[in-house]
Amino acid sequence: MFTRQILLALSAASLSLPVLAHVSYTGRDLGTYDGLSTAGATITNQATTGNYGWADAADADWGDSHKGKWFKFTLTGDALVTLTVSANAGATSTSIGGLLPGFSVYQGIAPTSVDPGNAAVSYLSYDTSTASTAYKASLPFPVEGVWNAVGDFQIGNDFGAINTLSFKGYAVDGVGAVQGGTGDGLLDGITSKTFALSAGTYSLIVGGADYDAQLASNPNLAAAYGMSVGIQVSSVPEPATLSLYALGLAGLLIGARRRSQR
Ligand SMILES: [Ca+2]
Ligand SMILES: [Ca+2]
Ligand SMILES: [Ca+2]
Repeated sequence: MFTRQILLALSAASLSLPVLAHVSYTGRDLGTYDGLSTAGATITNQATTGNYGWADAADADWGDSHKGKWFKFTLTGDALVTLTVSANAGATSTSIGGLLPGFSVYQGIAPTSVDPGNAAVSYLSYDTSTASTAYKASLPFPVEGVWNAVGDFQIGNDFGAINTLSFKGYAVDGVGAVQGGTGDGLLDGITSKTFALSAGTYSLIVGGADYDAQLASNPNLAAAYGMSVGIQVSSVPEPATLSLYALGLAGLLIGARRRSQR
């Protein structure tokens, strides 16, 4: 859990940080898949600010959406989706290695609204927009930001658009209990998980899983931790196919038994 000292130190540190980008999926669209054939993609040139974003968003006061990197993908049918995030030191010209990845998957995306009077102006979603601020005020507890890494949340923009992101699950690097959940069993800078998902558009939010890395004494507090993100999509086995298979297997077994009895 955070302490008052950490919060004070963090707010002091944030004063010297540059203005952070709002939620955008530009360059981070993992693709559209029908779930009928096997397909996939990898994006290697991304980084997240700090090594703690996911873990901080998985605690009781949630976290800052800017401390996670947002990706999206679209399914036009039911599919098994395997998502893998790996530390990648050389992802960008300024990135470093050592990311302990955690990620969460949600149905839904952060809304972007185009100004009807000026198509050149887009309103992106962020934590302190008017829509997100109204949402935070409606919550029965104080939050650091709108990102809930282990459940549903809402995020919106200054144009009044707000969407619910419906939590589908998470994966996090580490062994045993870690902040926010249970580790994947091997602390190796890689985490991966397969989800059975239905048609829709999904957000994948990736951040660091090292909760203590948010301490102001951390020299790499605001470092860019490089990452690679991969998606592999395959079809969900049909129940009809499974029962036909089971029927066939039963037939073979009965046949084998009859033969052995002769
Ligand atoms: Ca937090
Ligand atoms: Ca915090
Ligand atoms: Ca791992």
